[in-house]
Amino acid sequence: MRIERVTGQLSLRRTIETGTEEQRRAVRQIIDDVRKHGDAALKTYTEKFDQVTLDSLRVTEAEMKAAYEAMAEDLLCFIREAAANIRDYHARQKRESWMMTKEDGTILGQKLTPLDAVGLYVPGGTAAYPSSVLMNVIPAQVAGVKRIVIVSPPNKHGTLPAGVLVAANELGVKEIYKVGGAQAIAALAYGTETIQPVDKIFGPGNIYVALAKREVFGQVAIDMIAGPSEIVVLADETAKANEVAADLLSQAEHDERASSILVTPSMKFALEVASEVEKQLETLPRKEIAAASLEQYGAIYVTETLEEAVEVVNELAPEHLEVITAEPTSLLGQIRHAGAIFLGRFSSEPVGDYFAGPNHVLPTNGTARFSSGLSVDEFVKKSSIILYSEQALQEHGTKITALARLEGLEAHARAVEERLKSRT
Ligand code: HSO
Ligand code: ZN
Repeated sequence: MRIERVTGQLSLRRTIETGTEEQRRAVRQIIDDVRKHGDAALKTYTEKFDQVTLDSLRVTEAEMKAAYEAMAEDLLCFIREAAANIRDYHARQKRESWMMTKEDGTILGQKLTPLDAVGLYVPGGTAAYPSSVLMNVIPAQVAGVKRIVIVSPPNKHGTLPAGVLVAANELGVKEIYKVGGAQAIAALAYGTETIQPVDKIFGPGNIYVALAKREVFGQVAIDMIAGPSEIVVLADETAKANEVAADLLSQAEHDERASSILVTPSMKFALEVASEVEKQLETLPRKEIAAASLEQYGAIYVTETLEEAVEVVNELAPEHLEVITAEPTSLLGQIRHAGAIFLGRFSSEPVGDYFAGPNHVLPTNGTARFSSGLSVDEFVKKSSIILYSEQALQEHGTKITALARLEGLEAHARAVEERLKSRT
């Protein structure tokens, strides 16, 4: 891995994927087709892109049964236990509607309402993670969303991975459709004969999915445009090089564009981790992906002091941050930008990816500077409530009419005056 001494600011390469003009045009064409031809367009695109002809878009009971048969019993128990942990954590995020009454009888409040219907996109291939099904569906359920739809591209056999199906079924998701790509996003946004439209679309996907989400935004809401996964490990010499190296590799194996970075004030430790990474890489099944990721986006930054290392971390604003120093909790106050913070050597990132409870859908690509991981809030809307009393309108009415006239809005002023008048 590349080792670099950091003195001043880092020069960060951050790119937001906007795709090529050709890709954007292709996505618009697909969306138009789905709007015009509904299910027929979905089936045609599935034949074209997934090379499979489907009788039914919807996952059948027989498919679900086969998925359970393919799943080892202990794994099923672990999925259930992970789901329970994720549910407990997210239950604490739930907020209540509230009302307050002032002395003059005015009532003000905020009413929380879950979204009616949400769609979750589960990518195909090796990124079809059952854990991501749990991470997206559970906060929706905690929020009280009634209709949750999953879409995912079918494999060559015309079905979905057993893990994804079982995870969805364990959570009670009934609507699962075998459709992927931009066509799936179009179906969720505009609806077809089979798939009723939803209000918000969640989940990561390839460039076509990302572009389609951008394109339908406004018709529906979207969660975010997720970039490749990132980890930053902040460690001093008290950390174990073999453990830190393993954590860096766990992120690198996700994607060739994933980024794994170590920030440390110790050159000795940096060298140890670099050689451990090389050693451990050799035996990884996803060695090619991890090596390409480390080559392009991996780095070890060596600073003079631990304080400077923390500054570098804030500059990176990572999706995942592991702090493995003598006193990790004491650094918490200085860390300003990170999607999730893992403290101490026993909090390896996979603990959070799968099991501990917090969400693993987190802000990537430096967006932790201004945004947060997925939570129950993303599945809820807030309506403000105003019940003004007569006494309050009498007292404040002329202030409101003056403010209205300041904006040249006479009808606004008169709407209030009609009430003030009617009392006398
Ligand atoms: N590290 C990924 C989540 C994940 N890891 C799913 C394994 N499966 C992005 O946070
Ligand atoms: Zn992961």
